[in-house]
Amino acid sequence: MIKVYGVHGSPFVRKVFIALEFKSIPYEIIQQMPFSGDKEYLKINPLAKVPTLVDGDLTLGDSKVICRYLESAYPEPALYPKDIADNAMADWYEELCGNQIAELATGIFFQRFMRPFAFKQEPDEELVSKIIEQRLPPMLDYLESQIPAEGFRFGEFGMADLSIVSPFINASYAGYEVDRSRWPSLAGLITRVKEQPHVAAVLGREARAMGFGK
Ligand SMILES: N[C@@H](CCC(=O)N[C@@H](CS)C(=O)NCC(=O)O)C(=O)O
Repeated sequence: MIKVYGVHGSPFVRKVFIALEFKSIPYEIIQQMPFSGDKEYLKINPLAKVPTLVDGDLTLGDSKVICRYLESAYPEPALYPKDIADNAMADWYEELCGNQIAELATGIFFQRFMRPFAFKQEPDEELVSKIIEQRLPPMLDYLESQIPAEGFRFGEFGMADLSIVSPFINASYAGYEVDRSRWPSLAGLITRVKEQPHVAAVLGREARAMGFGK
């Protein structure tokens, strides 16, 4: 059975869990905390980041690489658009939202959630304000220009939508919600993605694992 090293709450691990659920692929979670300094884990992922996926002899790091592998190995139901240009755009959103935008949105989560609860440190609210007021808005303006007012980016729900939304789920755990009056399409997409059955199932397990749920 496929093994996923990681923990609930990571925006990157979440993408992999949802991709596996969406494709009805059985998997086992091997609990692996990020920032743990676990030397054994470096043997399978020298970046020490989660997730890592093991499928038989194949060991892969990076959520984007993993999700692309899952799409090739288990093509139906599809998570990426068939059209070549749309397919490339889906990669672009995954790249942008998995790097610069994730850094900002999960920066809020890191300061307000991880620092107090995991590291017993005060959050840097000055940094959080800078992210919210200066650094995120141009990115949100761009996403707003890309997202339809209704439905999903490429018609059916897919990895593009999940990649865009996943970092904002973390920001919401830290009290940040995308302003619906300023970025209505993005805020609407966040709601619609969270309502998708496979996403809702993973988020429910995530809430329980993080102590938010029953
Ligand atoms: N590009 C990677 C990013 C993964 C990542 O940054 N994971 C975080 C947890 S959310 C991590 O493991 N951080 C530990 C570290 O940077 O040492 C992916 O898409 O999988």
